[in-house]
Amino acid sequence: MDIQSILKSKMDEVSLSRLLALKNEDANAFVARAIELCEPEKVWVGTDDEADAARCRQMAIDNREELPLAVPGHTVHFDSYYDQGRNPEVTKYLVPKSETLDPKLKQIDRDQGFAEIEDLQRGAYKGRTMLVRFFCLGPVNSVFAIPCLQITDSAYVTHSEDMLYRKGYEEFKRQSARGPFEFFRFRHCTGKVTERMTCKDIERSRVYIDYMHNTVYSVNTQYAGNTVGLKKLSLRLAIRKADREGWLAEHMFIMGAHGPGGRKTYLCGAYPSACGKTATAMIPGETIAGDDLAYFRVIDGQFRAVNIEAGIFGIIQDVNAKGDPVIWDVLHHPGEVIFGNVLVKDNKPYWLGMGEEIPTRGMNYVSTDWTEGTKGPDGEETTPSHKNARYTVRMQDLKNKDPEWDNPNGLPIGGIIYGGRDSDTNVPVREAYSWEHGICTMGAMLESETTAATTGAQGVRKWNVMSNMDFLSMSVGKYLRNNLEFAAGLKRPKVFGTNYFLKKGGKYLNGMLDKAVWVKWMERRIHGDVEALDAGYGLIPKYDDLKRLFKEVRNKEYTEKDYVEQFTVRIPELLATLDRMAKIYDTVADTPKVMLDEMAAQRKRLEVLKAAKGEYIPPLDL
Ligand code: SPV
Ligand code: MN
Repeated sequence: MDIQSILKSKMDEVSLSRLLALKNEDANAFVARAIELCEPEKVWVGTDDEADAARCRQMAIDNREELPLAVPGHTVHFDSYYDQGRNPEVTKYLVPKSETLDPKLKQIDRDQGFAEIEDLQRGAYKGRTMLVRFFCLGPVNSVFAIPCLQITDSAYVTHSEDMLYRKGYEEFKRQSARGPFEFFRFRHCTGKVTERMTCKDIERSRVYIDYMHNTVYSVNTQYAGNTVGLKKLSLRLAIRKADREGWLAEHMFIMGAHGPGGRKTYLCGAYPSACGKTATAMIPGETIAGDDLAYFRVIDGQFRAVNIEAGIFGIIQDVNAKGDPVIWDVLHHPGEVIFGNVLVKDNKPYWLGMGEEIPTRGMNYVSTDWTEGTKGPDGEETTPSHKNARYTVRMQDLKNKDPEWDNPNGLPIGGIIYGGRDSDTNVPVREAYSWEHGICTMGAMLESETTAATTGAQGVRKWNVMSNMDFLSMSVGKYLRNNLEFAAGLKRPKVFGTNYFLKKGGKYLNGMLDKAVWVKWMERRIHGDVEALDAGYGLIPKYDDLKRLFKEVRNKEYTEKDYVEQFTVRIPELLATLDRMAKIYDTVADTPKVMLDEMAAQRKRLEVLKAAKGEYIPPLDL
């Protein structure tokens, strides 16, 4: 059958005319192929109309992918017990025979992988409605905009996209009218489901990325990080596109840090999952422009970044009234919110660390009737809510959203932060000597102890370049070079490293909200308001500045003892980091020379410091 006949066979007049109005043969072919392969009962095409978003939301409720909660507008979605995070093990790049891809990236021969995914998706929409939706990464009508086409049989996926992204149907039309253009496309199939509408066939879960055709396929999974095309699936495609076009696609928040006299300085931050990224972007008193994905471009000679999302898919664990008042408020008032993998009792959601008593019985990711002590199907202990349980909210519903968050030209960036989860090495905040020093020793050497945001062992120290390692679709060396060279010759942001997780005797040395002080210090440094001490691997705060900022920001007495414990330079651990990194970068074929030079210079500085002042140097001795 020709494409038009295939489309007609499953669509009513309205859907067909909506698709054809785009005048995009590529889009038509992609939709037709999904019909042929996945054999839906019918196909529905949505536009930017709010009624279409409402229809998808209602569909998610009608088909029980989401259950309504007591507060109007709130729903809960559950993923299968084994589908609670991104699954890097089954996420692979399809590599054509003519290409080689960095061996560090999970990959499969394109022909083999493509055949496998087509087999897994064949007939997967039988008896279901195939949903076709258009969204946009970045603001529409903007140099950042990338139109996207999502095909899925999960109304939850499209509902999430309606909350998390800008609509893209009109943008698609606009760009089609100008001639051929690149768009990202996603074909997701939920696969077989249980009576709870969660995936049954988890061993056959796959996420395959066809970067040659800007396409990602996923199957037998429902967790948003594996299915919502515009989230992490698109990031892998965007990193490639950015490389072709000379910009950067980063796993970063964007926030407005407020300084003296009404000054506002925008910061971006890259933190591996569950390391305080959203919490930093949400610091009370500051403004949030984005919490997860940022694109960087040079516009009019300025280093600018845009939030390519329009909502937050955030970790809910430890969100409480005291630490996160803004998000707490949104989660407790009528309005559109999707809770994911929390505990539900009497239509009310509960989660770990919420600061309230959690029922010992309820519905959760393990069971519709979970009780304390219930073991998972794998015999493991379970928790009332999953550690990677999530909330989905819109930017527009946040009281602390930055007024400029949606600016089509992005925001000028003053500082970039790399933050990891590390219990014994790095001080809470430090500043790089230069862009190169920061990119190499803070971004490229970023390590973090693993968390529940991905499946697999937790608490293991893992190298995670710019917190983008899971999403790199090209060699580490090339990605680093792109970062090093970006905006060359222009005023670049200052680079900082943070660590909120330093411990002593098993106890955290910092309070959850101390990050508010580090942000203020970084803001002051960007404008040269305060001085810093040279710690051999970066510049660290002076005691008097922190004492003043702790008083101003947290109304807290910051003692010299706190300062010394937190900011002691731990040379043996820092040298051990360099040893680990030297081993790692030995295995990277195309490590830029700058990286090797920066590591060598860092080692030398630390060794000189050690010879002069010992292994553990209190900051007051610097
Ligand atoms: C992350 O884990 O970095 C997230 C959530 O932002 S996910 O969508 O799963 O990637
Ligand atoms: Mn993320």
